[in-house]
Amino acid sequence: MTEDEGGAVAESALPDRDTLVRMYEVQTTIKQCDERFRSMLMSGQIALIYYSPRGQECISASWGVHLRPDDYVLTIYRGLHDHLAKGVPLRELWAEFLGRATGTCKGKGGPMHITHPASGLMVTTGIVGAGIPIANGFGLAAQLRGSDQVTVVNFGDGASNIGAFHEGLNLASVWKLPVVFVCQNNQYGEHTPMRMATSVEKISTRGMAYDMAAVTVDGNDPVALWRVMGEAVDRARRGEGPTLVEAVTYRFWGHLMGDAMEYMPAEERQAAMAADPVPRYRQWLVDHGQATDDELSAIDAKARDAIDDAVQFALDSPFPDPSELFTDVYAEVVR
Ligand SMILES: Cc1ncc(C[n+]2csc(CCOP(=O)(O)OP(=O)(O)O)c2C)c(N)n1
Ligand SMILES: [Mg+2]
Repeated sequence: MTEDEGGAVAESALPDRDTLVRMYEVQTTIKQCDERFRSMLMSGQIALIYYSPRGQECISASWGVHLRPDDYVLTIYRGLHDHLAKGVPLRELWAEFLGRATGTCKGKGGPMHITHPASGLMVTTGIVGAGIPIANGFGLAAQLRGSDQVTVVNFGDGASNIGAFHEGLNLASVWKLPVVFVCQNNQYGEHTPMRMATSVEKISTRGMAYDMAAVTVDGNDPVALWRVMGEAVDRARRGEGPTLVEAVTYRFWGHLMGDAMEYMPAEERQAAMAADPVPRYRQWLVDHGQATDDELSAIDAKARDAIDDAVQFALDSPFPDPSELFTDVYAEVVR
């Protein structure tokens, strides 16, 4: 069954105030982290490959508040928002992005491979669609253990054209795996507009082929997202199988930093940026009496301070020692 959810910020079935404010806290942390990465890259203070998730903050903030620390999340190279929503600590996250020995993977993974099992952030992959079958593995493991842990796997619109997506959704449906497939449809796969490469208008319709609950939701509407993600996570936790969630959003910046964005119509981009979901949600919280402007400014400032601290921590940290080159790289085989 495919449904449509969302529009403006929805009025019905609201989360409690703490949850609403927590979603904003995650969104502002992601937004500010992204701004810091981009300004440090542009000024030459740091050098790394960076895929901005700006514009997609609400999606991960909304599933983040439904998950427990022992639930699993998988994401892709454009994953900063997902890492932060799952609670990867800022210091270790920044240190890994900058390749330092204090990072989540001791500086050997870098931005494309953030992994932090203590937070449940199990995989960040650079291979399009590759997280989907791996998510099934986490789901199957939880099912076999008889635990009610849920796995959320994030991927893009482009990934829904990859074989692994179709194989993965089929198997998840057959085995009723506790997995939520979150397609973050940001309208582009690298430099190709979605409509030029994808056979369907709504990616959620692909769930029907696998007899899977599927929904398209406005990826800029935090309350609609919260509701849809909650239903999907609860379904998985009850052992009632997987859900495909298509969250329709827009990628504010090019595929990666340095992209000239010539293929993105300027008016289209300007319109999306003018409807920036993060300040829009901030205003909604104030207008609906859920938080005061002062309270939200304090949250913004707290996030900024935590980012300052994390950046300094990362810059002060050493690079991995060359003697560590092969440590933690190969698994030890225990026979
Ligand atoms: C299997 C595979 N094919 C091609 C690539 C090259 N590639 C990297 S990102 C990307 C676009 C993916 O688009 P989408 O899934 O929509 O994710 P987005 O980058 O928009 O978040 C491509 C084709 C890759 N990394 N892996
Ligand atoms: Mg995309």
